[in-house]
Amino acid sequence: MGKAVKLSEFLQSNTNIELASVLVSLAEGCKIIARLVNNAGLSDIIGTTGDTNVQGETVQKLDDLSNKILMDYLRASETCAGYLSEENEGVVTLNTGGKYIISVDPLDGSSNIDVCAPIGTIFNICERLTKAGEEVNNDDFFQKGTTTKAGGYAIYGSSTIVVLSTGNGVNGFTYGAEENDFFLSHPNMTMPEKGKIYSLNQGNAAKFDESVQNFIAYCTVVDKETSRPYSLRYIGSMVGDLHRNLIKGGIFVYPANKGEKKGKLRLLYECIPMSYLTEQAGGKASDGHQRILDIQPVELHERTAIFIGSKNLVDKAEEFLRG
Ligand code: P6P
Repeated sequence: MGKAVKLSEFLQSNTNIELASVLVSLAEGCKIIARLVNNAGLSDIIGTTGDTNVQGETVQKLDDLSNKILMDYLRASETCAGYLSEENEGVVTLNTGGKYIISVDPLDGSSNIDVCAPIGTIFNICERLTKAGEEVNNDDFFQKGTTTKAGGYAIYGSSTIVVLSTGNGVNGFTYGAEENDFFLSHPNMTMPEKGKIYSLNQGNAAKFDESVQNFIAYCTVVDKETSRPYSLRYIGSMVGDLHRNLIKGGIFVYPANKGEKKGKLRLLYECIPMSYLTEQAGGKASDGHQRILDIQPVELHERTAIFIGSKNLVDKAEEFLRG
């Protein structure tokens, strides 16, 4: 096999130099996070800091560390003006002269660190709205997903892979420890249109609306013609579940429910980047009624219901939600 294309080389020929600088800096930070995740058991970074984040969730030591690493690396890329993270209450100015802002879930699914399940970094990049030379503010981040310039994730699993789009399809880059770099390993990733996997926390079924329960029942009916029952696969790590579904096809669902009126997952740094990527791969993403990328954000840490994945399955779920 010829020498695979490096991520930095790919970006040079597929996007502008300012955006490439942000993405390369982000990837450098993900290299450090990958090493920490892979050695978590050998150093005192498993477990919690004893704090809770802005969501009131227990902060894992690695959440905190990952957040600090990404802020440092992105500050070093002079083109990244502002930073929003699940771990920070407000937005942070990194470089007043920067062109882009980034919303990040530094380590999604981190409660899985202790059980060695796949976890990941999710990111979404837009152009700033404030002028160069100014501090960033919330309005820079209250942009619909349709304004995204780049989005994707790094998955820390059996291998470390950065999966991203800059608006022309989706490509995956696997980390090679020997060369300490990311190489194109999954060119032109496309979401299989017909999926046979559904991913949700079925333990919450009693809390779901009847329409969602009816969709789950549809997924479990025996019907050879439509390859049902589908298989239930749920890791409890959005990056892990979506990466599998991107490759094999399927739908991931985190609906609104009696306990979580707007679902659990955050719009700006989980649902928009994953929806942007999924659409770029030919899939579909909605809150059950409207396209995720058309939702106008009004709060930094707002949540949304999400139905995301193979088009045929998201269409079917929406049919049930329309009643
Ligand atoms: P539940 C991890 O905490 C996370 O934010 C996502 O990665 C994951 O899909 C979801 O929450 C799991 O939530 O309620 O099923 O444990």
